Amino acid sequence: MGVMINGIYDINDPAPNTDASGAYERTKSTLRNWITTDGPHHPEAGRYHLFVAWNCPWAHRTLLARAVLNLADTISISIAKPRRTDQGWVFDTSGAYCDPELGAHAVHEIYARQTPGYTGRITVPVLWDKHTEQIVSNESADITRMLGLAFDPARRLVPKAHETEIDRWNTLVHSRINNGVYRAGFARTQAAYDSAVTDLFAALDQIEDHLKTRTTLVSDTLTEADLRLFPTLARFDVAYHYAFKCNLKKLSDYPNLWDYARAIYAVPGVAETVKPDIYKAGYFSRSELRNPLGIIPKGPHVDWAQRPRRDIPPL
Ligand SMILES: N[C@@H](CCC(=O)N[C@@H](CS)C(=O)NCC(=O)O)C(=O)O
Repeated sequence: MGVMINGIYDINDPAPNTDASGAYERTKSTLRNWITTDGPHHPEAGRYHLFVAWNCPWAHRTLLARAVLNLADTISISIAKPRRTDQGWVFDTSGAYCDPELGAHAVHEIYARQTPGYTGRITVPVLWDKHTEQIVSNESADITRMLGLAFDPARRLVPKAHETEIDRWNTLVHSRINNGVYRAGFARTQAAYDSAVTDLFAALDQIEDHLKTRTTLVSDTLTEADLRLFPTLARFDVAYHYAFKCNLKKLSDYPNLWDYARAIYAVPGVAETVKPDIYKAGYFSRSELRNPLGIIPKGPHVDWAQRPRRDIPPL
């Protein structure tokens, strides 16, 4: 991991943040503006660009919102290479991993372009305003919500009547599942790992139970709450189970959760955002702490195409 200090990218940053007990602490996002009708970032087709990486679960939720809301022509994207280098997230000069918008070589250039002398972590996703040449936000939860509000007047991902319930699930899913796998994988003591992994599986058990009688998390339709749970499920068996030692069970050992995950996969647009081989390449990158030789495992194969029992209607 690296950090930018006064506009210079420094890879020699001790990774990742932990507290005195060895428990992982996620850094807070710093750039948090919104697309709103009263500006300065107005909702307009073609005006915004997303910088993402396929393997990043936080970027994945923004890509899912873009896909299911059919915003591919409204919001353009640049996809960084799955394996970070000593420059952090980088682009090729051509091909699938180039940056067609700004022609950047690395994501840190985008942060420096908006704030010369930027100091902070360089993360994806980043939402860029082509008109103001400013980063709107580098917080995936906000980006996902603002795509759902600014570009979909019907608010299908966040129906007003269910907003409180969606927020309640988002809080649980973020702290205990999305971030829970990182708390397990980045723990620096046995006690911190034990506590993280126990809490993660207790939360998964709770959702397994909920999905016994419900099609989705909220209102039996696809909502933002599902888009925020799905990226962790999509990476679970190929990456977190092994690389982050989240191995009390596999996703495929949970009949309801696994069926639910495949039903989301079957929603038009979702399958194109799921890249198991890229998850392996990313999560098994060389790491002094977790994978010093950087060897990428061949398996397991996860059968996403297996027909689910439940049916989630497209938006
Ligand atoms: N708060 C951010 C976190 C995003 C995040 O942690 N992204 C990771 C990739 S999965 C990253 O870019 N890490 C680079 C770093 O921390 O140096 C969000 O949810 O948008």
